[in-house]
Order: sequence, then C-alpha cells, then structure tokens
Amino acid sequence: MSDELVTYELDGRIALIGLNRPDKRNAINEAVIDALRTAVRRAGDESDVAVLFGHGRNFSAGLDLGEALARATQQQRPPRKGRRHSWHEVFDVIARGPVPFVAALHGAVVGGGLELACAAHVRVADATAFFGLPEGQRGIFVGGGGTVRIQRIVGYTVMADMMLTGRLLSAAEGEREHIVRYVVPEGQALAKARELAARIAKNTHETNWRITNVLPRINDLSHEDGLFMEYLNSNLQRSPEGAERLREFVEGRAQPLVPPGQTDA
Ligand code: 1HE
Repeated sequence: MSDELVTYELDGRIALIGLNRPDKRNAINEAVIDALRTAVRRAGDESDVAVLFGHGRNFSAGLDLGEALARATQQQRPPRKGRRHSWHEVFDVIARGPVPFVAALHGAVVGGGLELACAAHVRVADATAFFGLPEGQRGIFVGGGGTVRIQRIVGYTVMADMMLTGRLLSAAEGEREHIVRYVVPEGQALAKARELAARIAKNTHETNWRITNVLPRINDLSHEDGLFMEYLNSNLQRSPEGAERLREFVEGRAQPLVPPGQTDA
C-alpha cells in the first residue's frame, strides 16, 4: 500500500481520496490535513465528484491526540499558515467547493473523523461503522466545524448527548439521526459510494454546484432571503446545458425516473 498519508486516484470523472494512516486509525494530524488539502483541491480541478474513504479498518479516529498533547504542553507549535484554522479551511473546500463529495464510512467515525465525514454531501456507512464525539472524555472541544455541521444534521439534543455522555451510535442509529443516508453490509461502503458518485456525475455541473453551494447557504438565511436566493438561482439562471436537459425530456430522450423497488432499464 502507498505510504502517502492521503491517497488520490482518478477513476474516469470520479476522484477517490483515501485517508491512509491505518496504523493510527487514520487519526488526523497537521500533515494529514496538508495532504487532504492537496487531494481535495486536485479533485476540484479535475473531477466531477469525489469519494472520501479510509484505508484499513476505520474511517478515522479523529484528531491526532499525540499531536494535540504536544501542542497543549507547548512541545509543538501550531502551524502559522494563515489566519484560518486549517481544518475549517480544508473541510470548507469539501463542503462548499466545486464538486460534490460522497463519504464511505466504516469502523470508527469519531471526533474530527465525524466532522470530516459531515463535510461531505452524501454519507454511506457499512454495518461496522460507529459514530462518536469523545471530546468530553478527552477534555477538549470539537474544532473541525462540528458545532455548525454536525449540530445542523443531528440537532442539539443528539449532539449534546453524544458529547456529554460519550455515547457511540451504531450505523443504524446514525441512519436514524441523519448522519448517513445509506447503510450497507460490511465491506460495501466504498462500492456503494462509488455507485452513488457515478449517478451524481451524470447531473449537470451547474445543478450539482447549486445543490452543494446554494442550498446550504439558503438554509442559513431567513425565509424571505431564502426565497429571493432561490429565485436568483432557478428562474434567472438557466445554462445551455440545462436547456439541453429540458429538451431531452420534452423530446422523450431523457432517462426515466426509476421508482423505489424497480431497477434501471
Ligand atoms: C491514535 C488515535 C488518535 C488511535 N490519535 N493516535 N479521538 C478519540 O478519542 C478516539 C481515540 N481512538 C480510539 O478510541 C481507538 O483507537 C479506536 C476505537 C478508534 C480504534 O481502536 P483499536 O483497538 O482498533 O486501536 P488502538 O489500539 O486503540 O490504536 C491503534 C493505534 O492508533 C495506537 O497507536 P500505537 O502506536 O500504540 O499502535 C493508538 O494510540 C493510535 N490511535 N486513535 C492518535 N485519535 C478538531 S477537534 C476534533 C477532536 C477529536 O477528534 S476528539 C476525538 C479523538
């Protein structure tokens, strides 16, 4: 296996980005963040959709606690790469960058690993996945955007319970709390994520970009401003590619919608 901290592969129009520190359960240190930044930017430049996964038996054990201890005891200085927290910067390129992300989750998806997963737009878990926010037990606080992203996904009640009690959620509980949209048998999360990515890649860039960039911003707005923003993005903006998709349907050339339980023709 590659000795890079984050692997990158382009499969057609799909970028595959793998956290690759399995001996440390894919714990995230500053070097991992740097490698992730490079991979995510590259995916934005050359793919239509990206899949994020973890090598080994876990997605990610979150913040590298060894590095955190070294910083807390002034053995190691924090990076001075800008005025923005590096995790926020990189996770925002995932959440609000040029391409949609699908996260394939298995094993531990905890702390900063859950924060990273929640920056993706669609999440798939296999049956081994478990979700937790053990920051309370570690004497620290979430710092990878979780207060905003995870709280918006699961709500205060669930997040406060996870943080205060350290309760771990199973894959099924994660689905119930909207952390994931799909639960698949053990070992199948990556295959399912790739299948979903291939579907997403068939949409127009324009629409995918609005789903990943406009929709979450509208969620942050008032009712009135949200409707105005929606108007700006629907009625006033129709790309030639979008018009072609409309023509395909009107002329009977579009792929039919497939109701649940039926298979693609
Ligand atoms: C680590 C880390 C880590 C494992 N930082 N080194 N995250 C946590 O509180 C989760 C901490 N990790 C665990 O609870 C467990 O490791 C797991 C449940 C994820 C996996 O258990 P297991 O039995 O498979 O592995 P292990 O034997 O505990 O760990 C294997 C090695 O990975 C071991 O190192 P080794 O050199 O002794 O082999 C561990 O020390 C190492 N390891 N997890 C550093 N997290 C931006 S704010 C976000 C705040 C947070 O993310 S808080 C949550 C932190």
